Amino acid sequence: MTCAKTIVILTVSLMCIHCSSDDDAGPNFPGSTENEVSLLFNGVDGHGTAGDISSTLGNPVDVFTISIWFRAMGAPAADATMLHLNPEFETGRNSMQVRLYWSSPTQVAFHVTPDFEGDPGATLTAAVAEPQEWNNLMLTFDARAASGNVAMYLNGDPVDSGDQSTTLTAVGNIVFARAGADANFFHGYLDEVAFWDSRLGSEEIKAVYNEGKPKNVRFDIPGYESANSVKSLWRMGDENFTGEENVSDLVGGNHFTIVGGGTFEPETP
Ligand SMILES: [Ca+2]
Repeated sequence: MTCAKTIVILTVSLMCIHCSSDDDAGPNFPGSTENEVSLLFNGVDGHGTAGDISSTLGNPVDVFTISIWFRAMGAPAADATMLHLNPEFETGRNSMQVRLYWSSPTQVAFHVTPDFEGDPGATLTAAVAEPQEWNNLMLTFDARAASGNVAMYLNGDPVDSGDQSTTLTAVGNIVFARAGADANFFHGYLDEVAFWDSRLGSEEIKAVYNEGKPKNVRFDIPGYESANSVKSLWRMGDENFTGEENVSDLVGGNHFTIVGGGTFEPETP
């Protein structure tokens, strides 16, 4: 094959990849494919189990941002948990824990510790005025920061921060809508959950919140240029390719299985 032919073939291949990407993004490119469904958990036994934390965030974990959209059905029960990393205490209770849960019917709490048994870590809270409407939380952790290593943003605004600079040893898996073994189930909707292996700044967090209309964070948008550091993205039924029993991770391949009462619903922020 001549050099010229090789270049032509390569060029055509690259053009096809580009076309395919644009098609996938839909008519509102950049930054959006339609968000048409979310995942409703029944609060009785419904939850989702993804794979190892390390397959999304690497190991050790020294920096992340998490975005999660949620809407409670009824008053959230105390300790109802929306997201839990290492809920099974793999390697024992002196191992990492990251948990986002309801500490009261109108307050969410975010706990990060490298050692559940021996280190209180940081627990941040946010008052949620309307739990039964759609809300967005963004959670950041950066062990390298001098202070304020853990921070919490509600609907685009900073609400709390704390100091917890110890790197986490990634053990255990990522679970949605449940804590521990069959306890503290969350009754409500979760949508558009994303993990980055970087800390997003306040302007980027506002851009992702987008005044209450989630953007597809696989694509950069004005004010947000961190698409390349998204490691997992679960759109809760949109762009799903793993079937009705599962939620596809569109970036990292860390798909999760729906266990018990969890259904895709046409209800989105
Ligand atoms: Ca969705």
